[in-house]
Amino acid sequence: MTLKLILLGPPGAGKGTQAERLIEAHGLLHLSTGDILRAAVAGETELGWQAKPYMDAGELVPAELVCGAVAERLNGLADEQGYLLDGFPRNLAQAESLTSDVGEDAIDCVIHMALDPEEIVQRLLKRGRADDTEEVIRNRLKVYEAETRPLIEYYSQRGLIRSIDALGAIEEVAGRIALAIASCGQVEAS
Ligand code: B4P
Repeated sequence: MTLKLILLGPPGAGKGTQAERLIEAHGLLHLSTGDILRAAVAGETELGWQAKPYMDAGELVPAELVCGAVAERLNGLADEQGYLLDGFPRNLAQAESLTSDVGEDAIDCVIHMALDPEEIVQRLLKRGRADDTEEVIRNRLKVYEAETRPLIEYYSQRGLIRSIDALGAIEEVAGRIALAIASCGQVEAS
């Protein structure tokens, strides 16, 4: 059975960390908009040049840049291939664009990874990526609250949200996610 999954959560909740395990366990295509954008910046492509100032400031990259890159990859997939969207959609405009580009059945299950803001700041300062300075992290948290949090209600109205506590060892969080996915009715609990 194919699985079409979103990992939704504040910056540093561990979306990328958990995504690596999930794609292996379920044979999914992994689509991380953060990774796509960072690769574009590193490759000095047109997308990279346009995205960089937003990423450096902890702002969302404009939807028209991100959505095109996602639709291009999803539309090329065979029907039976499942996927995991990691860090996309990030606001209502991106969610609407996903539905209009891919269809009403674009998503089966949305895992909301909840984490306390102070824990996030500590985790990301330790990670130390170029956009992991305290000022930029705090701005990303503000942007998350204003732009991304409304997606919880959006997907909850569609019966797709499962919230899990993202605090704890990576294995423990992975176990909670496995149960949450099983409760979406797509795969057996493992
Ligand atoms: P992303 O690449 O999505 O990065 P993130 O949200 O910061 O990290 P993530 O949640 O994946 O955390 P990770 O596993 O690394 O976004 C970066 C930027 O790209 C955005 O600010 C924005 O500018 C742009 N962007 C991306 N998508 C966009 C979109 N759709 N639209 C517009 N702009 C977009 O974990 C973080 C750290 O915690 C790691 O060091 C990890 O080792 C550690 N960790 C993980 N799990 C842990 C656990 N259980 N306990 C302790 N530490 C843990």
